[in-house]
Amino acid sequence: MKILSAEFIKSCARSEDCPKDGLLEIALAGRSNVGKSSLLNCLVQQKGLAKTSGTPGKTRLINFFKVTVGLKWPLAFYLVDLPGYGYASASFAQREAWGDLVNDYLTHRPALRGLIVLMDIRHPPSLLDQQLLTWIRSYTLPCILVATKSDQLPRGRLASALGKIKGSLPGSATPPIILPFSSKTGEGRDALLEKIVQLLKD
Ligand SMILES: Nc1nc2c(ncn2[C@@H]2O[C@H](COP(=O)(O)OP(=O)(O)OP(=O)(O)O)[C@@H](O)[C@H]2O)c(=O)[nH]1
Ligand SMILES: [Mg+2]
Repeated sequence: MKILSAEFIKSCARSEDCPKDGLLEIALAGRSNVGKSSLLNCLVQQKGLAKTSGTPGKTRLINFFKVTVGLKWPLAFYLVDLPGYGYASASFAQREAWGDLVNDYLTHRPALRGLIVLMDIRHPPSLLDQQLLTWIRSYTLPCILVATKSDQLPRGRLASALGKIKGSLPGSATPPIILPFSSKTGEGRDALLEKIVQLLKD
């Protein structure tokens, strides 16, 4: 699948500031430093489009990117880079602010077609990851689970790492598939693009 274009549109501090043109959207969620912004750049093949950093807490606002993929016809949608949660230096007030911002976003976006939830393939889901998945379920939003940084594991440990993540997911929030993904090698990119397009078409 070809990316015809990808551009940054705006950063928003509340849902009221988000675009109002009704274009369908898919959001990226997950703990800080898990690789959300890197995944976005990898998907659209533009290094540096979304700002990435080795220091957790880089993305603090809701960032909208307009992406057009070439199918039989061009299909445009927003990829939304949400701020990450759970970084060690976050104060209680910052955690509250994250919850309020994301809750505000999730409840005010009728064009939101689904979430991509990222987890680090090397670690079992944290309590916050589990809470996020339980929370998403209450909004009845479709969800694609992605296990990031797959390049950091030897091939032989991939299946057991994915199994461990699956085994720690909360109840029926468990989607049958967790996509291994690496923004360094591009592993999982094509499969994820297919899934995104499927969500947009449903
Ligand atoms: N090896 C490897 N490193 C990755 C991968 N994806 C991201 N990283 C690294 O992980 C760090 C964090 O990546 P970001 O994309 O900024 O993470 P984020 O989830 O957007 O973080 P916040 O904006 O703080 O929420 C950076 O140093 C990236 O280079 C990956 O697939 N493989
Ligand atoms: Mg980021």
